Amino acid sequence: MRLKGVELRRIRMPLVAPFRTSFGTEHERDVLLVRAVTTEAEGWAECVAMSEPGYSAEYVDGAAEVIRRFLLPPVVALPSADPHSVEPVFAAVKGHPMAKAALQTALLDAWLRAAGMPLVSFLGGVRATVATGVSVGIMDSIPELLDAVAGYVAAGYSRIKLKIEPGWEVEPVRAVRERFGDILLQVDANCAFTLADAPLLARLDPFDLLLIEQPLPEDDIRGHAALARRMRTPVCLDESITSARAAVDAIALGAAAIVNVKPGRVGGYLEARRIHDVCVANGVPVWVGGMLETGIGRAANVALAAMPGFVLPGDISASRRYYARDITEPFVLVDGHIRVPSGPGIGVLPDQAALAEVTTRTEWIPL
Ligand code: OSB
Ligand code: MG
Repeated sequence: MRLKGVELRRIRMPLVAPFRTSFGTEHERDVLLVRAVTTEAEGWAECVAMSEPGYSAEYVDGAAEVIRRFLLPPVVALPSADPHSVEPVFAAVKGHPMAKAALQTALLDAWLRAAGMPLVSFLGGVRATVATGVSVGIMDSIPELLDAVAGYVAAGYSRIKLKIEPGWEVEPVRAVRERFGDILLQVDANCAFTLADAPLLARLDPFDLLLIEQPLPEDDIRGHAALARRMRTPVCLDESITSARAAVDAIALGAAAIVNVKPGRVGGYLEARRIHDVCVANGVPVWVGGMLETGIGRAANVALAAMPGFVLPGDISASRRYYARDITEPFVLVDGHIRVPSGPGIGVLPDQAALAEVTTRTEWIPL
């Protein structure tokens, strides 16, 4: 399979409601889509880098530049541009996992479409539907938060995740627990605390949370291990887990009782599958994270979540939780679950009219 050209397309997707985390507020998603045109088939992927480097060092303009300038030239030189062959050449470029994941996934989609194989089969998925959770942003008040959570509980989400930050931790958790009783509930701090906050974070223990996600900075593995000894709530890592090796280390050091897997954060679906495998081998539960994806990125995440080790509901919500109009057929909730696409590759394609409406820029790179 040879690469004939790549389209880098930028789309502007307004969110149905602002999404606030400890690192900032998103009003819309500025998404980079990658379309790989090969000798055998075309493949699509979504780059999860955000407009600013708030979640991690990557940002969408930078990711486009890395693809254009550093990832495409060595891929063109390869005898075969299949998703496995690009891994060693991408490894020579330091960092930029979201850029690498986007290009590798577009190639994976093309390669699987050419073979007529669904991504879920390639990954070893065992489920036809996946359980869904929803990530609820920081709000201006507790009543607003309770209204938002009430809507999601009524819609059938099987697990609620509350974003937290210093000053918005114990009280929102207490209020949601009191109002909704025995729901599956977890929190995500996106690195906003320090180990000195251990006594405060331990006050979350009485609320029987499934987990606390990434309470401390991404490079503070020892801190997470120390925090895990000072609270009962299981510590889950997101930002810190940049590879299968990082997952093995964090588990060995007692810093991660649970792992969030985001293909973009780790350089693609092959590495995501390895993380799944090492976590299963260590008895560590995993779940699929999200980055406010459109239907293109969501389709692939849903396929990943069908793997057997993904035993906790992912941050995989219905399209309408994010966007009034998705660029693919919308993903919908049925009994708190989302159906895994069964067609070849990621199993979905963008709707051309919907895509045209949100496109802000297209760049065709002939190779
Ligand atoms: O930390 O999991 C996170 C969104 C953007 C960046 C980071 C995160 C998130 C979410 C939303 O929590 C997950 C989703 O529903 O896509
Ligand atoms: Mg997170």
